[in-house]
Amino acid sequence: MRVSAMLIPTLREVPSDAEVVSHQLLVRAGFVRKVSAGVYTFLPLARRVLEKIETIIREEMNRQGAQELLLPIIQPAELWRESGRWDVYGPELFRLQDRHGRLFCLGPTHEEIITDLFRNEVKSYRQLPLLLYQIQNKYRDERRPRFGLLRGREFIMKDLYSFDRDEAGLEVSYRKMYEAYSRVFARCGLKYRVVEADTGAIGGHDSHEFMVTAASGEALLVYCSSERCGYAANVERAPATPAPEEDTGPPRPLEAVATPARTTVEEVAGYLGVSPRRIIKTLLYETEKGMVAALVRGDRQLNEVKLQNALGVLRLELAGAEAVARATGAPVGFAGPVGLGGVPVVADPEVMKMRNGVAGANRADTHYVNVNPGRDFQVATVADIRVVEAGEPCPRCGQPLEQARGIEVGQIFKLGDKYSRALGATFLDEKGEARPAIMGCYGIGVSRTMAAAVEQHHDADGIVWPASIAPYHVVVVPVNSRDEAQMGLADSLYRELMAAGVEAVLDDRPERAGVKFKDADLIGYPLRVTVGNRAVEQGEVEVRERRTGHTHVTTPGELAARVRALLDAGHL
Ligand code: 9G3
Repeated sequence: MRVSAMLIPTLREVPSDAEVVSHQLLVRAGFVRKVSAGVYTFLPLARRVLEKIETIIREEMNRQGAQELLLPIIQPAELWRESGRWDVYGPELFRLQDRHGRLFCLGPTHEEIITDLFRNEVKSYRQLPLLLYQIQNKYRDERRPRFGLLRGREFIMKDLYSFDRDEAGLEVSYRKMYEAYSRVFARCGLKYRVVEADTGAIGGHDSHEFMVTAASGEALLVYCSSERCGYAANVERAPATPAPEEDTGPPRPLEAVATPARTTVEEVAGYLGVSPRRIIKTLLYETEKGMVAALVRGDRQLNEVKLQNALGVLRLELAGAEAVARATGAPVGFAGPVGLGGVPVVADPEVMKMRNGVAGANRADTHYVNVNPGRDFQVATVADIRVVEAGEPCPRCGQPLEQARGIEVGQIFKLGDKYSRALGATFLDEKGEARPAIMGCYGIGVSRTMAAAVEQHHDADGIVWPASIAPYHVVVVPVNSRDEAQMGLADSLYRELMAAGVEAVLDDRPERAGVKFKDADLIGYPLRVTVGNRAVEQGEVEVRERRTGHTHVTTPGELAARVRALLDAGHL
């Protein structure tokens, strides 16, 4: 294709609303445009990248014996009522009505639809195992769509569902998907880690996440510093080990002290001249079971997924200022477990070990000192509810854990019979007895994988696509488009590349060479072929690698073979 005929609206300026580098670069390089919050148009270059990722996914799913189908985006409320999830997901579910007033949702995922298909169409154990997948838009009305394509309200997902006769069968299907996912992300040219994950609200009992490692990643993960051990988990899952309490002295009498306008852990600790770890941090949450107070040591971070699991609730939301005032009688910043009537307390085990700690007094501008758990307050639940930190012992081998950031691009779950039981998706076993199918579900964020690739592969000049998912392999740039000899040569080289099976574009625009080079770097073609005077006069054509800046000089006659060899070598 000739660049002059392509829709690649590159921008010099960084879009003001783009918070992450993938969003900035995909907009600037002319791949995507925002239509509405969390809703994007994929321009032709992005469409090609998505197509490549999808092709890799299809090949790897099919290799494992999976079959592709296409389920509807519009899903009837009745199926979601049968699974019990119509009321679980509140505003996140995009709901709509037809002209008859019947309720539907836009599919955020497809467990209900696929389980309904199974119950209607599959009868016998002889038809199992079954692996069914689709690649399709998904809809989730996120409270705060952000980070560009990493957290959209409409996004592309590959979702696969496995049906087996028993747990042993599920184990085989799960391993197949683990293998397929590993191959998908490796083939996409991404560095990734597989971590143990929490199954969360979906239910089920085993899960792994595939994380593209990137400093900008939203997900925190830990992994064992011992290569031999290999333990890795996201911080929702990794158990924290309570550290010993540093105060070994006797409990002292509880005392209220003034802490005027000191509301944060840092402010209170600074004002009282103690370390933040002396503070009992109290966070009030609203849940469907009512309000709870969660306690962690002042220098620790509460993990909401762990808290959610400890409480067995589906909804968890930090209480607003009004609710806090109602429950504690004080403004935000002075809540504490002492004398907090009517609100059950859940405490991290580390808090239970604290001696003579500091906590809010449920009174404006006041904290208690010498707070001792058990003596000064009671708790309903003790549970690990904090984020694990680097340096804590590995739960498997005891060696120190390391921390890293990543972008979750895939997740696999063992679901068991949760959905098949709820919807009555059974098959007849050898004895003719009806048994619920044992299910797994497996997702890859396709549009998110594209964004994650940019997060991992970019530099100051723009995107650096791994060759396997680049929109095109090569851009051919005539230095002076008005020079007929240069243009003629560039055009014939472009044709030869295409004939050799190389995906090439010809930048025939009447722009200065600098502008075309800048756009080529921004867009991130793995290779750039420069055709200048030396090419015409001395037969010297330059091939430049986007990633390294390394240049190879070759001749027009050898160009196509040279480019093919560079692409086939697999390091681009
Ligand atoms: C919803 C809404 C949001 C959701 C879900 C349902 C996440 C929901 C979890 C999954 C699990 C797997 C198949 C592919 C692999 C992942 N957010 N999940 O179920 F109604 Cl609004 O989607 N699904």
